[in-house]
Amino acid sequence: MPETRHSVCALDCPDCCSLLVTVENGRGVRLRGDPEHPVTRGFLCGKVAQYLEREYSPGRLVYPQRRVGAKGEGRFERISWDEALDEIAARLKSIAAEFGPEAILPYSYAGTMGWLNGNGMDRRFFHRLGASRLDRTICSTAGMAGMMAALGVRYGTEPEQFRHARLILAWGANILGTNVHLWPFIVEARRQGARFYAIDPRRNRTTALADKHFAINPGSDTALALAMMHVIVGENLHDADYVSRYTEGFEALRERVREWTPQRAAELTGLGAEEIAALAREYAGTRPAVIRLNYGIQRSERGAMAVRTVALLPAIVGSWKDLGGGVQLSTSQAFHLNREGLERPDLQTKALGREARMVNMSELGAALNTLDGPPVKAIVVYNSNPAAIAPNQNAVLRGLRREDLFTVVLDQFQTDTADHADILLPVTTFLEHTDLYTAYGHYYLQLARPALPAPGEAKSNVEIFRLLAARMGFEDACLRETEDEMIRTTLDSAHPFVAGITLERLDRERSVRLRLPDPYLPFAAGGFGSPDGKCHFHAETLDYTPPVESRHGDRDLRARYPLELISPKNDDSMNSTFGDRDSVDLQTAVLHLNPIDAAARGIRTSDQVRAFNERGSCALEARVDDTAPPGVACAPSVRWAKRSPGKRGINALTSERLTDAGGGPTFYSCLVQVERIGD
Ligand SMILES: Nc1nc2c(c(=O)[nH]1)N[C@H]1C(S)=C(S)[C@@H](COP(=O)(O)OP(=O)(O)OC[C@H]3O[C@@H](n4cnc5c(=O)[nH]c(N)nc54)[C@H](O)[C@@H]3O)O[C@H]1N2
Ligand SMILES: Nc1nc2c(c(=O)[nH]1)N[C@H]1C(S)=C(S)[C@@H](COP(=O)(O)OP(=O)(O)OC[C@H]3O[C@@H](n4cnc5c(=O)[nH]c(N)nc54)[C@H](O)[C@@H]3O)O[C@H]1N2
Ligand code: SF4
Ligand SMILES: [Mo]
Repeated sequence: MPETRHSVCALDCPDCCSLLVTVENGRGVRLRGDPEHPVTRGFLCGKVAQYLEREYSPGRLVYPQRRVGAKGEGRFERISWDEALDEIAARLKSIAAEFGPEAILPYSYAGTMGWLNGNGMDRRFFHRLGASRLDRTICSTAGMAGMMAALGVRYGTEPEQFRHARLILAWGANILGTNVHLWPFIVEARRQGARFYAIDPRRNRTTALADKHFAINPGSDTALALAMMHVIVGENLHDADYVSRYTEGFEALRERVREWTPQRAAELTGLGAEEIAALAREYAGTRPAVIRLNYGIQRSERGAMAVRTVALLPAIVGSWKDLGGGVQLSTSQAFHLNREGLERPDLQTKALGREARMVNMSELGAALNTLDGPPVKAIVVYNSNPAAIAPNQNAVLRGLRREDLFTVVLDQFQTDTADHADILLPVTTFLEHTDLYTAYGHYYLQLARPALPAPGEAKSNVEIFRLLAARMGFEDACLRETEDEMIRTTLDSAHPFVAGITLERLDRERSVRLRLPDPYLPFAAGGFGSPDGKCHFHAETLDYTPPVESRHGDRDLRARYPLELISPKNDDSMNSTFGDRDSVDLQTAVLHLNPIDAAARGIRTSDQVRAFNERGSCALEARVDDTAPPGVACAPSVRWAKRSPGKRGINALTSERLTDAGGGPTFYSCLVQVERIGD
């Protein structure tokens, strides 16, 4: 008899879908969305609709292996778990003894969003060891810094409320590609007459369905937002009542934005001055108006300022008061769980007598090649594929190929990074282990139990780090805890948003809304994160400078590398996850060029081209179309380097330069030249 089991999608996606798996004779035969979930409502994105194919792929890693070929070559021999764990423990101990434990670096991101397998037993293990800490900046820290500077907390509009909006701005947010469960709420709003606009340099699934598409120059959003403020404040379209009650520094803001005329912004953004003024008037004059800001705008050099400036707009027009107003970047901070109890940072004191040093994951190339005091001698990679996704790929690969670096990789598939492992360990998928899930696109906490058996000898991250802790001789009780004990600890929080949500309740209901007012209007009456609860404009620090690597940036660089490359998310994959699929490989092998830029280089669709700059070169297939405006090149990402002709992916071009705040990467501030291969 088929049986239906519940699960949760663990991929790094704001939606965090609730799933139903049909199981027959121990095998998953059908995967679908759980229709009961109030936000994700029973449908799946295209990539996860096919997840069972990944689950049962012949490419799954199913036993531990030891490298026999050269680093990067990908040749391995099968070993037992005992051999693998003994060898890892022995190498980590000897490196710690010789160089100090900070010579060991964990490297992980959000391959799974589960708390236990993402920041649970792994954190406890590395803290107890005294390993270097990883600053997990690769995705969103610039945006977080921008939100904190604007609002003092990082809450946002509930997705369910988008149905009430009359004007919706998708600002650097490819909703249909990366956050598809918000879309039905937008469709509902549009049926009631709402207008939907997209602000994005390129044409994508979302801009194609928008009432207006503002094809802004990459990295120039701050200029647009400042000019909108100029018009709104200059024409007295702001919400004077909201501003006087709940904000601070409005007069200084008025002064500051005086110089930000739409004309000035037009030159920087590539939009028309009248178009900017009209957008500002419409935004201020429509109630409710909501902004879906996603992370696209903060992967540029001044990404934190961009997010901060846009996030101030709702306080100026008072849209936080309205059901269906405000802005959403992320909802994740509202899950006030007991992170310290789960991660146990206090264990570092035991190992080192102090906190361990921090290494920024967006500077992995530099960390592996030039860091000293001590140098990185071992790296343990899980939930991530840095050989493909980290910037400055040539430096990263050079580092991963160091003969004296001991590398352990935990993954489900033989990724680019796995090819560089000394020891490669097979791990479970989210369908196979227990975990607790917060979301960054809604306010529901979820629990998943194993729905399917693990194949071969695969184990979860939690289990692997528990076993490694025992091998290292660590006796702390927390390193032996079960999944349920870890969840109970994590739920042990007095914060009113989560107080009283128990493991038993999660086991019963699977998905539980945080204890927020319903509907939740976080800043309807102030309530910002500042000591006085007001939104502080701090206008004196609002400013815009174009990225060094942009059309208005460094002139010499621009003369050599005249195209602004963006490498946004591919609709049918998830960063480099699914990079083993041929269909995904085809989608991420292309470079979209505007007909004007292509003609200037004698390039036609299907030509093999080389995109290059001082950092490296990447071979791609040209698509000459209207995806990118003149001066912009666009490569849907992220392809596995080993599947590319020159064994280099798009990140051979991107730099390790960091954002203005938050220490984030600047993937979308990247100048390149493009030429036809064979010319
Ligand atoms: N299908 C799919 N879904 C995903 C992912 C995936 O790889 N594929 N990845 C997941 C992850 S890790 C994340 S962080 C989220 C990210 O989700 P998003 O932030 O929505 O994704 P991005 O593609 O980074 O950027 C969104 C849009 O911003 C545009 N953009 C680029 N530069 C600028 C700019 O300077 N200004 C403006 N206004 N727009 C700009 C891009 O062209 C893109 O269309 O998506 C998650 N969901
Ligand atoms: N050029 C360019 N580069 C980018 C981006 C871009 O837009 N353009 N986006 C950036 C962003 S926003 C992000 S978030 C990063 C994402 O980069 P990563 O965090 O590296 O994400 P993925 O590429 O999806 O790789 C996740 C890996 O984790 C593995 N995995 C999944 N579940 C588990 C598990 O339970 N245990 C273990 N051990 N492994 C597991 C998967 O098989 C996969 O190989 O990429 C960044 N890189
Ligand atoms: S990737 Fe996102 S949209 Fe797709 S199933 Fe997972 S959570 Fe849902
Ligand atoms: Mo991300």
